[in-house]
Amino acid sequence: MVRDRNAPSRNGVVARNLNKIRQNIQNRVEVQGPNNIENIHRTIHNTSGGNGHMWNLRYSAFDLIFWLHHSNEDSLFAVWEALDANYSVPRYSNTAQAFTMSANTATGGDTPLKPFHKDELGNFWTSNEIRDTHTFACTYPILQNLRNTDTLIRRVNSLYSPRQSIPAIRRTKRGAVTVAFGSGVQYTLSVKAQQASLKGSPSVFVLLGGVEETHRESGGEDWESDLHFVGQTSFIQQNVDMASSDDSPTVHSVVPLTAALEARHQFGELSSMVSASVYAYLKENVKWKIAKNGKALPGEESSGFEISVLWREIEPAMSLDEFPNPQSEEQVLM
Ligand SMILES: [Cu+2]
Repeated sequence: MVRDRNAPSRNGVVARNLNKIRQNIQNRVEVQGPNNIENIHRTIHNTSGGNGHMWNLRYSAFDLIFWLHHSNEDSLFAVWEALDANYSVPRYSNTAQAFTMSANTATGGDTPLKPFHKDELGNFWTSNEIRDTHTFACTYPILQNLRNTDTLIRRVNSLYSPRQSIPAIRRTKRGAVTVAFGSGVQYTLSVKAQQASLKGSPSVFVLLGGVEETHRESGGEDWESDLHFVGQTSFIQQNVDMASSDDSPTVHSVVPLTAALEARHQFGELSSMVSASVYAYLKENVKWKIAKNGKALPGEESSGFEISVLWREIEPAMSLDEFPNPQSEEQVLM
């Protein structure tokens, strides 16, 4: 990172890059499996960060966009909790020293959330106590005046579902294309990395089809602008020193591929959505680039990433009151 007191805010670049990943982020609404809110959190950090400081956790909270981003994460979390009445905070043992907790502390729903005091007696809030935001006398418009859970799914789909925006976005020279999400198979690119092996905050950019000539020549510093760009997912280096790389957690991210594949199927580039055809197509056409601060990572630094394509059968959502329903376990396609 270069310190520059006069560094200007690059709103145009940030807005453009966020716009490029918007559709793929929306597609995550329909992906079950290793998809999670933290995935979206990291991807927004790195995309709005660019070469600035949102990608760096030591500095990101000094940027005002951090607070917009995290307020939005809070609202996504509240919606997710409301959608899953049976959710409980899992037991977890942190492998590294954190600000308020020593290494290897077992945590769970009743762990005090230091430094957030509940009273003047020295007690702290716990995750189980603050499950409902009404505890703090606040809520979000999307959760207000709900009659039942179905209404919340409808609201989530109306706000975020890719099926709301794809017909509008995918208007090309070849005419308007609507993607119905009706293929009954879901494809995701899965990326795993060891937390301790991350140097900096890399992002994985996924492309379907040939890499545009200009970007190949320039070393690929602007993957979001490639014609074949599908989506990206990001990793963030933590501010803690891992004791050893062996017991550091594995971080898992996904990039949804279904919508991009369905679009190629509609254009005739992909013969069908069944796994054998998709395997043959991806073998020739899927590419990924791992980059950090706008520069492609050298081979040795990108070797710690485990990338695969997963698929599963799903029952597509037939109305806004539904999410897709998984019909099989996830399987590795490649
Ligand atoms: Cu953050």
